[in-house]
Amino acid sequence: LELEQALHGALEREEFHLHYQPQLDLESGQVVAVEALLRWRHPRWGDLSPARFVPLLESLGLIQPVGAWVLEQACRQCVAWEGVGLGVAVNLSARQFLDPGLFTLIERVLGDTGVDPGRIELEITERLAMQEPEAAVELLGRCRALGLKVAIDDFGIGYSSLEYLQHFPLDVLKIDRAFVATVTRGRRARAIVRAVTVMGQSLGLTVIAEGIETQRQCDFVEALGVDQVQGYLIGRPMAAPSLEALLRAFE
Ligand code: G
Ligand code: G
Ligand code: MN
Ligand code: NA
Repeated sequence: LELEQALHGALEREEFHLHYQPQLDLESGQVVAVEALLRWRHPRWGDLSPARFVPLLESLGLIQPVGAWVLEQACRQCVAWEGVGLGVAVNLSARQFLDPGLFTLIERVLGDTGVDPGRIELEITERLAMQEPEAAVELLGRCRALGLKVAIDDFGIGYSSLEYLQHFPLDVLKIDRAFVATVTRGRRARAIVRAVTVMGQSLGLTVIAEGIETQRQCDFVEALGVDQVQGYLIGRPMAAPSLEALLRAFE
């Protein structure tokens, strides 16, 4: 309850900020994009995880304003990084995705920030988009018509994964880190990662492996054909200046 009270007004008190986690393209060896991850720094409790407070934002009806702030912030940062040509991925929660005002918000933020839509990626998770598949397909199609990219996040966890790939207009497939965690340990995980990668690429998608923590995992997924990697090995989610320092190290 205390947490809920503190969330009201957290936006106005400027307690939210974004961290950025690099996504490395294995072929070029370059960081090509980042995932924006929301952080809440409470003056007394310190940094709180979105896994805890995003559901609260949703139930409190605060996800719309906070989500709008995230999108705007991510687009502004993307414009600031125009010179280095980084893409920026933004997570959308279920409530945001099903909000009829989402498309208008996106159009407004694209217009206000002047960001190149081709550099912005919307990350959706399977479980949320499945609630109203036809509306989801339509919305994603309109977003892509604006030039935005669409990623399916946490792929392989949950259900109806293949239905998504068949019907959803997508650009990127992010293999859930559960498969990366076991990829060095067993044939089954390797077979799954390889098959999902081939399938994604056959559909014209860029395939990203999430949760890469060790060089060994990175080597395995690279051998299995994955296009890009994201995880603590390449870089933790970090503030923009640290991300810029990391980019210089990759030059
Ligand atoms: O980075 P981290 O482990 O803290 O993220 C935990 C969860 O919160 C992940 O599922 C992630 O997708 C989600 N998340 C992080 N940032 C955002 C955001 O800006 N919006 C929404 N809706 N979810 C986010
Ligand atoms: O659900 P989504 O994939 O958006 O969540 C991203 C979450 O994964 C964030 O909370 C981020 O901090 C976390 N994360 C990023 N890289 C790693 C990693 O290498 N290992 C683990 N365990 N978590 C990671
Ligand atoms: Mn994500
Ligand atoms: Na994910």
